[in-house]
This record gives sequence, C-alpha cells and structure tokens, in this order.
Amino acid sequence: MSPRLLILILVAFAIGAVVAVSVQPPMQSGVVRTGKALIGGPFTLTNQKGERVSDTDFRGKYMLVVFGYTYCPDICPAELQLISSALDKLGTSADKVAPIFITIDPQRDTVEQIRQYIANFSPRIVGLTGTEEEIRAAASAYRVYYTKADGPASADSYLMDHSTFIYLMNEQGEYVTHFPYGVTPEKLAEGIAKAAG
Ligand SMILES: [Cu+2]
Repeated sequence: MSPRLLILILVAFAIGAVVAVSVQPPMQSGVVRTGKALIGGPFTLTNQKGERVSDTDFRGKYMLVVFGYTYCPDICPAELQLISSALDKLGTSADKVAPIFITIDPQRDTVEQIRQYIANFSPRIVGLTGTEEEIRAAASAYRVYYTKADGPASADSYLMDHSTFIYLMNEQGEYVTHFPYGVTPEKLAEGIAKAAG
C-alpha cells in the first residue's frame, strides 16, 4: 500500500470517528431528528451550466454530496459511477435526490471541464466549482480534507488527496448520514431510500 493511500485511509477513519462522536443521538432510522448538524452548511458555487447555485436551491431534495476532482485517476470516477448506479436502482425515488459533485481542484476544474466530466455519468449529477475561497468554505463546512499530493508534478499535472465520504443531507439541508468509499450501490440506494422514504 502506498504511503499516500495509507494517509488517506487514516484521515478517513479520523473523520469518521469525529462524525460518529458528533452525531447524537445514535441514528435509529438513519435520520437524525434532533441534535445539531455539525456537517454541512451554506455554499454558493457555480454549476456545470455556469449558473450560480446555493445550498438553499436544493431545499425539498435530499442532497447527496461528494467532493472530488475531475483529474482523479481512480476514486472519483468510481464514486460517481457508484452514485449513478445507486440512483438507477432507486428508480423514481431518485427524483427526491440531488446528487452533487463539488470539486476540490478549482484551478483545473473549470465550468467547462466539470460539464464534460459529469456527462460521463448520470445526467442527474450537479457538478459544482468556484473560487479557491468558495471551495475552501464548502469543504470546511462538510469537514472535507483535501490537499495537493506530494510527488513529481508540474503546474497542471498533479494529484489531490481528498476525503471520500458521500454525505446525505435531508430536505432542509441537514446532515442525515454518510457513506464510506467502497459502499455498494445496493447499500447506498438502500440508505437513501431509508432516509428519503
Ligand atoms: Cu478523487
């Protein structure tokens, strides 16, 4: 296992532990009805059509939020594929869900780049980019870790390390639960259906 991967996994576990500790009471139905949501928050970013969108534009839908970047060689494509097939499994219930991909690499992920990338997956997915500051604010609201990876890289060729959770937020934009990278499409669809009923 590469040191980079090991660090990512350790970070993922650390964040998972924080999430587990901070969410109370324990989720029975998968839906947190009381307690403060410590994950998530306001964001205003630009979608793949070049439109400005905010978290409040998704009220009434279950946001399925994932952070990543289009140049990601492995994890992000797999994760978006996973989300796409979970949405397929949900059938018409998928209409209640707003799958949202937020880049953590705004330097390369322009609106056009995001548009082309998202087209490889479900047309339901909203791809968001923004300024460095806007992305940093969104990522920190979701407790998402990201950084440029060490290693040989030129100005436009580099890897990003980032956490890989898929967050499910309810119709009011509040944290419901999250899914780890590696969850099956069946489990993901099941988790969404349980919350969004
Ligand atoms: Cu990735």
